[in-house]
Amino acid sequence: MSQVKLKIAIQKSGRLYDDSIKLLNECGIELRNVKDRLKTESDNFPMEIFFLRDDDIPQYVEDGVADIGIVGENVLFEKNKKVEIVEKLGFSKCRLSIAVPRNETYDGPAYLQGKRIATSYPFLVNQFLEKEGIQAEIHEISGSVEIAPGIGLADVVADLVSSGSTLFMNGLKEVAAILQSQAVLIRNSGMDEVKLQILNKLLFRISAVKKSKRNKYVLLNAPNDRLDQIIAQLPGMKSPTVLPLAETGWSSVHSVINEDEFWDKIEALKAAGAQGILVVPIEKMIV
Ligand code: PRT
Ligand code: ZN
Repeated sequence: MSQVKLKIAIQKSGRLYDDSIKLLNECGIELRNVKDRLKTESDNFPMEIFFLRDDDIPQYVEDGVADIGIVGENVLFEKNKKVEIVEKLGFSKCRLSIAVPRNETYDGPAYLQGKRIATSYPFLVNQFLEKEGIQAEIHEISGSVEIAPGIGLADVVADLVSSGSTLFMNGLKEVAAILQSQAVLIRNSGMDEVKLQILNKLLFRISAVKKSKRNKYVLLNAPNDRLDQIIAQLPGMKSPTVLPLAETGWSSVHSVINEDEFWDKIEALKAAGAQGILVVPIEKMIV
């Protein structure tokens, strides 16, 4: 009997590729030989993987050719397909921004009235202009949008920005963000129960991977007469583990610290008398 497989669409090559593969690997999903393939599968998880251009992924998922997919929100919202976002993945972060020549003074969206805007995102830019009540001319370009003002093709651009150096090198400055974007996991809205169960297994693993990245495992030595103050700094998953050391009067304390409060906690632990503090990355975290 052939086993049901969850079909996932990921980018064939480009900025999303490495992190998409890494996420699957961190979820313990081993992929058979991925090099230069259109399609592969996993030997240890019921999953088939399609490699596509990112622009095609929303359509494939809407049509159910793939059940799920990994794509940037910028592409997803531009394509405006009927799919559901199941999880924000936290990588490939960027923003779709309006940029104008550096010497221009931008005084708000009204600046764009009557201007020629070069972009690969006509739908999103149009939506923005309509919301702001601005009339402008959109010139759709598929690549190297940032050179359009320099060659007289447009007055301003709406393009993806991450560090901002591409804009800078082309004499442009970012003046307004239309959309903040990151990679998301999307799904077809009509998946059957069996596939939903596989998806839930995947989501459980993704959540364990994400949690592990936000937390560190901390081990330290504590004189027993300072244990109360030290433990008070460490909530841990339930409460910290305390084990006696071979040397009398000392204990080893183990716990988990969230990255948001990491340095504050380490300083507080040192001040409370902790010694030999070791910080270890967590591979998976299931709570
Ligand atoms: O071949 P395929 O169609 O699959 O790939 P692609 O060429 O369309 O996309 P790719 O691989 O370049 O990007 C895939 C996704 O990565 C995008 O859809 C975004 O969701 C995300 N992403 C994150 C980015 C950037 N950061 C980014 N900086 N995509 C593009 N850029 C480009 C931007 O267009 C500009 O040219 O990088 C330049 C700006 O970078 P900075 O750092 O100079 O600001
Ligand atoms: Zn693309």
